[in-house]
Amino acid sequence: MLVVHKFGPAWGQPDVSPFVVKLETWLRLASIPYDTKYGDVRRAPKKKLPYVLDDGVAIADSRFVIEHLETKQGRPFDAHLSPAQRVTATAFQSMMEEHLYFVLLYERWQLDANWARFVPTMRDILANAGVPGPLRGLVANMARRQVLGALQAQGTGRHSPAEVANIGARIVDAIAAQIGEGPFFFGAEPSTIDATAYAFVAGLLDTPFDGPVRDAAVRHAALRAYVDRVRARAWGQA
Ligand SMILES: N[C@@H](CCC(=O)N[C@@H](CS)C(=O)NCC(=O)O)C(=O)O
Repeated sequence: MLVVHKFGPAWGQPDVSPFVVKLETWLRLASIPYDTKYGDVRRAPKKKLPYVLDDGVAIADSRFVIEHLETKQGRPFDAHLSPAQRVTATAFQSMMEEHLYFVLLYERWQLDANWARFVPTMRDILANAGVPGPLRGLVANMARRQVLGALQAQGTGRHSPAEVANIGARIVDAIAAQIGEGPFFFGAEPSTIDATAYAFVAGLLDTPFDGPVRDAAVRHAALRAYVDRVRARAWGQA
């Protein structure tokens, strides 16, 4: 049995991490049965979640898990995409997972008002990972320092909130323009990029974090409809 190691649910979503939401959404779109377990980043193969155990074999990183399962099944989930659509999917995947991700981190972890909203969820996640109650505040603050350090190193943390908003809104506008009325990223049938887009757009729309990037997503009514549609398809709820 495939076991996904995750942080834990938050804000009505299956997980606090967009990468876990992506992986679980993909597994559901691909009709691959799986179990879940609360993971501990310290014991994860790459010190990040998600990772999976597939019949006891550990595979880390949502991208490599998907590739592994496609190889095992002998059919790519995206077989119906044209070469041009694959190029577009690769570009959007990088844009969301390697760029919009840091915007999300900035808004959740660096802006004080949003961090205050995040702390109760962090405490739940730390409880899932087995951190004792009295230590949770301390560990949450250590995690915040670590993320702020990563944001500085990557560069997004050095921008002003307005500059980050500008970057984030452009990406959100690009996602909305590509999806249009859908129903999915490339038309009638979902593909792997829908799992990523769902995770990141829902991570903006369906979380308690205020900010101009979320406002940019809210301005696109089609994105709300898209998130509800992917959720209904993968998770069976609108
Ligand atoms: N490329 C990885 C990214 C996973 C990732 O960045 N996970 C974050 C949570 S969103 C994490 O585990 N961070 C813990 C840490 O860096 O200590 C994937 O697709 O799985």
